[in-house]
Amino acid sequence: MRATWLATGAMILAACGGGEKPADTAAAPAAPATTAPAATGATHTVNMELQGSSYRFAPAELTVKAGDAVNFVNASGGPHNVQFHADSIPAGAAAVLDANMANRMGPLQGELVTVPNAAYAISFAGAPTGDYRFTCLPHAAMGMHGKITVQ
Ligand SMILES: [Cu+2]
Repeated sequence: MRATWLATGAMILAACGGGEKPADTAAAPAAPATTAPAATGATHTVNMELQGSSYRFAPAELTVKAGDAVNFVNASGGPHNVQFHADSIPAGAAAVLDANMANRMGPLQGELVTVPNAAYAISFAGAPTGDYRFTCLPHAAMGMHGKITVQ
């Protein structure tokens, strides 16, 4: 009888000890939401440019994988920037982008790239899959829009 009680007690202790480990590992994935994870995949280039009288992202549409990074290059006609539309990105993407975008001017709003051929890099590490629509604030009225699809 006593031996059974001890054995049961040991099992409970073992169960409790085992239960702590999943809790620790479950907490770990929350970290990338506040600290920008490094891009681990390919790096793509999107030129921000003035061609003739039209401002554009080239390519205007691009498909990447979560973990890839995109360099937005001020190829001509700058300054340019990247402004994601809060209502046209996947659920949960805003926090990831805000953490991954350096020197933001505001929510989902990349800094102005004023230096010719300078690039603004955005990591899509931890980014939910789906379509991300964005515009260039200085040239939004001129139709400078783009879309990145994260697979
Ligand atoms: Cu622009």
